[in-house]
Amino acid sequence: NPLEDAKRTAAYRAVDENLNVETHKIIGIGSGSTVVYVAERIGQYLLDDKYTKFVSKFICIPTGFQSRKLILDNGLQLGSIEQHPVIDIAFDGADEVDANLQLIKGGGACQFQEKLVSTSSKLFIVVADYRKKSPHYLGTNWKQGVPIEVVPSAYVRVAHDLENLLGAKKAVVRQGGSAKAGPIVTDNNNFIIDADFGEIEDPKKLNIDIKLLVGVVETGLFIDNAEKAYFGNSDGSVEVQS
Ligand code: DER
Repeated sequence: NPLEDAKRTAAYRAVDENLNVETHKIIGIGSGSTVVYVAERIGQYLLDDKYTKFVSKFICIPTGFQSRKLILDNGLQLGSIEQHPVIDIAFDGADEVDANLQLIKGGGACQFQEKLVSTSSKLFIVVADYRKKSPHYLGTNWKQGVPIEVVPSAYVRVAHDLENLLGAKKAVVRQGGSAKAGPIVTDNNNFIIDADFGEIEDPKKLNIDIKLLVGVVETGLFIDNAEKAYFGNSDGSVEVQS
């Protein structure tokens, strides 16, 4: 499967080039389908004699229930961000990356804990497949809107403000579809609103404007956070943006 191969190649390369087994100890593990290969690669280090003694000291910080399972499934030690508020290196996926390494995240509705981890980390590395690299602005390829985690009781007010104060074309609560009647509920017991702003020329300003709305927990705009992004291509090559 060329898409999965692209994700795996990018993730393996990102771990091999950035994880320093001697100096890194606290490792943030993101959510989604690409970061699966990051946890897989670190798990392989655990089985490699020359790395075992270092890797067994790793403490991995999750970004949600899927991430917790990823850590456990790969034999890695699960830690908490309460215990390790400073993280050495974090790996996570993204929905779109622009030329300034600004991100849209939240396609998997995990962006609150993801942003808590990525902004608590000294180094934050994005792993993605070729579909995620925007040729232009955020919102060029990713058409599902900016994911925004909101307190459930505030979803009507926030949707109204997004459309009437911030100019979103539409702001819709993400539904569970066939998986769950009614809205999806995040790992933090909140709702997600996807707000369509079209192409986003100034994601830094938009992030601040959204954060100021009463009822908003966190936005899927990750500004000045990622250090590098690894994009896996379908031909097996990897492109690194930094
Ligand atoms: O929700 C997120 O931000 C995840 O990182 C997700 O968007 C990345 O998804 P993928 O790795 O499955 O493409």
